[in-house]
Amino acid sequence: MRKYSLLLLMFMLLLAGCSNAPAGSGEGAAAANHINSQDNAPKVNVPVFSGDSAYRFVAEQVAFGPRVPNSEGHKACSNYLEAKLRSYGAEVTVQTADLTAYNGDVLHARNIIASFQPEKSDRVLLFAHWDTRPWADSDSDPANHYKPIPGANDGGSGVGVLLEIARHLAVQPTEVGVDIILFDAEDYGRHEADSEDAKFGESTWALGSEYWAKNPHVKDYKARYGILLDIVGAPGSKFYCEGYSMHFAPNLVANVWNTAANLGYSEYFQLYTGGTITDDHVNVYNYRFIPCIDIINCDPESPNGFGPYHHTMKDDMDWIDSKSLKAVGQTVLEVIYNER
Ligand code: AHN
Ligand code: ZN
Repeated sequence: MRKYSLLLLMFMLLLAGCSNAPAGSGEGAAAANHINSQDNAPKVNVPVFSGDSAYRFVAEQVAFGPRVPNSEGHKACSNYLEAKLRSYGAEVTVQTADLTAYNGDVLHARNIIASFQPEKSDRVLLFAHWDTRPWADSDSDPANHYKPIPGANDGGSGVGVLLEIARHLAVQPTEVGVDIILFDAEDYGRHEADSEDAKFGESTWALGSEYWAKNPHVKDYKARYGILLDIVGAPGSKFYCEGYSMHFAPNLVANVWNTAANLGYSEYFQLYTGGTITDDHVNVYNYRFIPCIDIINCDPESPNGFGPYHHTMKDDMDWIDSKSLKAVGQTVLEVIYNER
């Protein structure tokens, strides 16, 4: 009998040990009563994203002129972006590569990679393209079809939001490591107004991300997930759940779009699927197997699937609204600062 009570006592002690909160937790009892619940997790302080600061970062890029690979504006802007990211305490790697475009042009490309807390193995990846399109091939005036676009929204906006995020990462670190990659040579894709170019396919886009995904700056680079920001600055932007994103990372789409709704941004983040876009996230998913999404302003009603400024000379600062930048930037901050 005594033998059995001893066994019972040991069994009870074992049970008690199992239900104890992890050592060092000051909220042991509460945590034990709420297993699998986030309710009692300490509230994370998420920094306040400044839409005005992001707007300024877009304007500073546009001031360099078009950032077409091999141009003066491209070189100058690359130096600016690298210096800016270094000033925020990131470990910056500039990956250079000569990439041959579909038309034979050799692009001296620079992928600009900023790593925050590079020693951490749990990481999230945020990315955007920083180059701008060499041709305004969707412009209503055919005289503009071979002129480079200003690229405020397409090129400038995603980078502007990421620089503002970097500014916060400099002063308040996240729990996980963060990499910000500004990809080059995204927008040198086939000319839409040139019927000869129709034979070239979707692989003409996103050359910088393809190169990085095949040759990452860190061997076997891995991240929990990736978020691409592309064309996020137009007033009243609508971000539909993009087709590839729904395929690659439906849970991340749900998390980001729900987070946006909770912050009051459901007019921007539309819970409808729309647009399936060959963009940098496709390479990051296909070659690095990182679940990725694309936050991109599409317009399913328009002829080229995008807003009226898209790939035209109109894509200048008049098409940038700090409120749209804020909606995107605050949502992404909320997501990454809550990452444990
Ligand atoms: C397509 O137009 C299919 N892909 C290009 C995506 C893009 C262009 N993003 C910015 N500019
Ligand atoms: Zn473009």
